[in-house]
Amino acid sequence: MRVSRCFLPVLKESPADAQIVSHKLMLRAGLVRQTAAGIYAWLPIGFRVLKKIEQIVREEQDRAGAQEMLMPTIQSADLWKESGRYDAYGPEMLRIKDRHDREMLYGPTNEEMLTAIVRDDLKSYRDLPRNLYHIQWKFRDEVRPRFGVMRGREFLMKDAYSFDLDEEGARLSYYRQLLAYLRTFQRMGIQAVPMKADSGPIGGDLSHEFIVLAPTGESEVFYDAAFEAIDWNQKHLDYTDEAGLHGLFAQVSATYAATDETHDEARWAELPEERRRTGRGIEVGHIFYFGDKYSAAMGLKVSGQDGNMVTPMMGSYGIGVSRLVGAIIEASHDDAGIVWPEEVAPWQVGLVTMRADDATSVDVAEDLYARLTAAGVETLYDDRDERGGVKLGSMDLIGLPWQVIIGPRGLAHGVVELKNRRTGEKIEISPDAVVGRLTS
Ligand code: P5A
Repeated sequence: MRVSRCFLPVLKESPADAQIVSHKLMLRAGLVRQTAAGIYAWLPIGFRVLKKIEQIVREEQDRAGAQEMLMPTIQSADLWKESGRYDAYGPEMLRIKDRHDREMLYGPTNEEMLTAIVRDDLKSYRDLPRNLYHIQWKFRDEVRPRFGVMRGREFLMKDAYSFDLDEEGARLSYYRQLLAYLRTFQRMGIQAVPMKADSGPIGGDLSHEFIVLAPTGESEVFYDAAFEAIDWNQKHLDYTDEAGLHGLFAQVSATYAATDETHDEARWAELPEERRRTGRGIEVGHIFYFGDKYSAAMGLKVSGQDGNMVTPMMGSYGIGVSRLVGAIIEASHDDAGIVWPEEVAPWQVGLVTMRADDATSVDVAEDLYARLTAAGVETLYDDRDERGGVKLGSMDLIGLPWQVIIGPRGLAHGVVELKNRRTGEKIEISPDAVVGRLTS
């Protein structure tokens, strides 16, 4: 992409209304614009990141055996009256009336809707287990929307829902999602620690939040340093390996980690002092096992192996896809701007000419841009007639993993500069070697 053709409104000054670094950087680097309190438009660069995060979430959900679908944002209040949550949900629910005076709402979550959808089609134990998910916008009329996309009113969530014949099966579904979450967050270049949590308005008695450690997080967290040593990717573990999944859950449960909501002083005190870690964290995911709460209330039943009717056991599993954009920035930035992990970066490489009036530099840049693009390397080419320093400043702010910097001084010796945004390390390299280096 050529910067001269991009809608990339970079701000020099830090916006006064943004309190935390990720929100400031998202506004400054032109990722989002607020359109109403807690509601944001995703500008092209922010949208690219959002899509990358969404794709990682999707691939890991598919691998874990969940199946993607898409449910609407607007729901009928009748569904929520069936489960009994319509009144209980309170003022966070945006309630709407249509022209026929029917009560509707903008969905804050989809337990009811999916239970109603599968109710007529899941008929027998042979139709279970099932896990269905979608990635869709939600609305929660938060009292205090703040920190930009971190606590928005409209936000993008991946929400999955599992249906199993019995508790044993449902627990395995829960453990599979636990593993999928560990892998998902690791692929995004962040560490999210699973912590025992309260289940709140979703319900149930087994629940974990996934917390990215960051000083600006909304929750206070307490955890055992042993968590830092666990191999969260669990490469050896297969989703069909039931004993292995039980083992993973046992390991997670045995290692202390809790938010302020569930913190247990007695267990904490048992930990040797040097292993106690405290801090703040951002909740990027939350999983729930709630048994038959919705299936029983909404009359979902299947015939069991013995012919008797059985109420399936359910769980639901959320990831804050739009919140993750802010959370990743909180976890990965420096004084100059964002430092994107490669997997979620909007482009891999930023190509910059230091002197737009130097014909040789422009020729080399145009040629490299064409070659990088042909090799499938996502490249943002700053072809503007701007001062080199300004272009380098906005490249650092935008935070692409690599920069290729082209200037007459280097070209006189047959080299360009290749800079690693994270380490700041620069090497001189011949233009012909750039593509090979970035694709190896
Ligand atoms: C699980 C999936 C649920 O709603 N029902 C379906 C369950 N869980 S949750 O914890 O309430 O939300 C899941 C994740 O969504 C993100 N999130 C938000 N992101 C931005 N702004 C908000 N206001 C907001 N509220 C929730 C969080 O990452 C949360 O873990």
